[in-house]
Amino acid sequence: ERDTIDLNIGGMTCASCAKNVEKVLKKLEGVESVSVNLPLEKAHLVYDSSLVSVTDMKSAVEDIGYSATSEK
Ligand code: 9UX
Repeated sequence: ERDTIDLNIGGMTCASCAKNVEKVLKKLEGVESVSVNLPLEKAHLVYDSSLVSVTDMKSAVEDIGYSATSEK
């Protein structure tokens, strides 16, 4: 099932931070597209919910030192 989510990302202070977050999320199996908005501190993702969970995405972001939260 294709789904979308917006994650709130904390701790990004420069453009490289945004790239780091984008890169780690794109590596996850099942993540189809990622777009990080640095000033809004958000990441918008399109993903296949049968392959990857929101918890997986948050963990990947947290593992590289940023925070990640979402409504769902
Ligand atoms: Mo930006 Mo993030 O220099 O660790 S890459 S602060």
